[in-house]
Formats: sequence, C-alpha cells, structure tokens
Amino acid sequence: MAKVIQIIRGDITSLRVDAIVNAAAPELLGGGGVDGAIHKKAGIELLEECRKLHGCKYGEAKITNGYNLPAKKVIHTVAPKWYDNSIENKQELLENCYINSYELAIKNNIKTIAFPCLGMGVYRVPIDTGTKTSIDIAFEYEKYFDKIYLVCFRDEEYHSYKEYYKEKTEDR
Ligand code: AR6
Repeated sequence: MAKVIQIIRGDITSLRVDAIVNAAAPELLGGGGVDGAIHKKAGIELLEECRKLHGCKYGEAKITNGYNLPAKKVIHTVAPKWYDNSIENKQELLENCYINSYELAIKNNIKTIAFPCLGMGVYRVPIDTGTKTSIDIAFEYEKYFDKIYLVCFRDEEYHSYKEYYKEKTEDR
C-alpha cells in the first residue's frame, strides 16, 4: 500500500492538495518565509480574508480559501518564537500547531494536506525538535488522510526528516 506520509523537498505553494499549512505570524497579515510565498501566490484576496480572522494565537489554527494557489485551502497556524524566553511551554505550543491543523483539516473533509517545517525558519525552532514533533504527530494522524506531505525547503531539513523517519519506521 502506498505510504500516507511523504517527505518531500520543494516549494509548498506549488502543491495541488486539499490544504497547505502556513507558518504564519500572530497577526495573520503575511510576512517573510513560507508565509510571504503563500500570500504572494494566493493574491490579495487571501490577505482580505485573513484580516477578518483577527489574528491567531500560538498553537492555534485557522482556515481560509487558497485563491490563486493550486491548493484549495490554507490552514494558518502560528509556531512559538523559540528564542523568546517569556514563552514557557514552547514544545506544547509547537505540538498544538500540528494537532490543531490536523483537527481543523479533518473537520473540513481535507484528505490531502501539506506542512512546511513549522517554526523552523525565522522563529528558530531547532532542527531536531522540529523534525521529531512534525513526524511523530504525522504518524498519529495518518489514518485520517490519503496523503500527508511534509515539505522541506532546505537540504538540512530534508536530511533530518528522512533520517528520523527511517529510524522510526525501522523500530516499528
Ligand atoms: N515552501 C516550503 N517551505 C518554505 C518555503 C516554501 N515556499 N519558504 C520557506 N520555507 P519560516 P517560521 C521554509 O521562517 O519559522 C514569517 O515571516 C523555511 O525554510 O517561513 O514559523 C511569518 O510571517 C522553514 O523551514 O516560518 C512569521 O513572522 C519553514 O518554511 C515568521 O516568519 C518555516 O520558516 C514565522 O516563522
């Protein structure tokens, strides 16, 4: 049987899936990194819909249409700023980003979903922490989806994901 979890390298904005997940900022008004790329390709209508959502707290998730993206929907979630010492429960908040995104996807009948490496850019989630969190939770949710794409933009993320996935499936 074909594997549900697929670790791939590339640009998440080019994927024709039911939903892509955005590593957003709390204001949900766009920004740099993957957020900037998603807004650029989706167009101004995405920003207009995001304005009506009144932001998103760390670990929460909100859904919009995909507009000019090949993806039908965008799920916006906000990872904790790993470098911010005033945030205490960062690991739990990062886990919540994945969990709440999957739960929202299930509620919206989404069957194919793609995640970037949440928090692992500007917000500086360490590569080993981000890798483990993303893959462990993907295994918890694989039964609800046809495909889960874990999209790595940088080579080091791709290699880290591949290695951890291999370790995990070898001892299954
Ligand atoms: N496709 C897939 N992954 C990408 C793409 C892309 N087109 N572009 C970048 N990445 P980041 P964060 C990867 O910084 O750490 C924004 O300004 C990137 O290599 O986008 O959660 C927001 O507005 C990294 O692995 O998100 C927030 O202010 C991953 O996406 C802040 O950054 C996440 O990096 C959020 O920071």
